[in-house]
Amino acid sequence: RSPTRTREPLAWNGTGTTQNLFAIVLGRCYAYTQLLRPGLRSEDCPKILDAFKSAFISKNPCNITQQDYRPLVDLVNQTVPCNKSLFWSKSKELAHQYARVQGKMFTLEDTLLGYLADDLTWCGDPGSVEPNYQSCPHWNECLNHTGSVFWKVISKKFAESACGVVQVMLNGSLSKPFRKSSIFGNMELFNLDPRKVHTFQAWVMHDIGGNSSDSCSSPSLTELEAIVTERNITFTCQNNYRKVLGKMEPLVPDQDGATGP
Ligand code: N1C
Repeated sequence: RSPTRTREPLAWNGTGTTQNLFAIVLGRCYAYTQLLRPGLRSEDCPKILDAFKSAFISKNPCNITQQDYRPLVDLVNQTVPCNKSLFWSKSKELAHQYARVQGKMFTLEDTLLGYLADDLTWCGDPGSVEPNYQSCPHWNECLNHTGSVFWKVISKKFAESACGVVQVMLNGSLSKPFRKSSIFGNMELFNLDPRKVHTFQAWVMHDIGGNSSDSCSSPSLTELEAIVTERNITFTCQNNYRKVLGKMEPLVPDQDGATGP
C-alpha cells in the first residue's frame, strides 16, 4: 500500500493504466522530437510529461474536462503542412500504414501529441498521486473520461489546423462508414475551417477479398457529403482508392469501383 493512498482506488470496468506509463510517454517524446521529426524541442519533454500528469493525476477519471488538457496542448505547437492531413474512422491500421508508406501524410498519431498516447491507457484516482494501474473507465462507462477527453481535445486541434485538401479514410465494410457520433464525425468534421480547407476527399476502403460495394452512394456517405457541401467545402468520394491498395499490397486484383486518379 502506497503511503500517499488513503483508500483503495475507485474500481472501473476498463483495463488499468499501462505499466510504466510515464517512462513510455517521456521516451516517446524524446524519440519523436530527437529522432523521428527533429524540429520540435526535445528539451520540452519533461515539461510535456508534467503537463500530461497534471491533466489527470488525483482526479476522478470520469470528470475530466477539456480544460484539464489545455496546459499540455498549449505546450506543443506543431502544424501539419497543407494537403497532408489524413483523418480516419474505424480504419486506424490501414490509415497508419498508408500514411507511413506515403511518408508525408500525417494522421493524428504522426503528430507529437497523438504519438505520445497511441495505444496507451491512463487514469488517475481522487485518493492518490499515482495513476490507477488496476482499472480505468471503459469508453462507454462515462462520457468524459481521461482517454476520451484527451482524444477529443487533440482531434479538435488537429482538425482546426488542417488546410488545403484533407483526406479521410473510412471503413466500407461497415453498414455506416460515417457516423456523426464518432470522434471524426463530431470533433473533426465540424472543426475544419472552410476558409482554409477547400476540398474534402473521402476514401471508402473495403476488406481485401471481401464484398466490395459502392459505399460512396450509401446513405451514410450521402449524409457526410451533405455536411461537407453545406460547409462550403468541395466533396469527393472514392471507393477503394487504388493508390492506397496498390501501395499496401501489390498483388491486390483489380477491384470494381476502384477509381483512383
Ligand atoms: O471515433 P473515431 O474512430 O472516428 O476517431 C478517429 C479520428 C481520427 O481521424 C483521428 O484523427 O479521431 C482521431 N483519433 C485518434 O487519432 C485516435 N487514436 C487512438 C481518435 N481516436 C483515437 N484513438 C482511440 O480510438 C480512442 O480511444 C478513440 O476512442 C478510438 C476511436 O476510434 P474510431 O471509433 O475508429
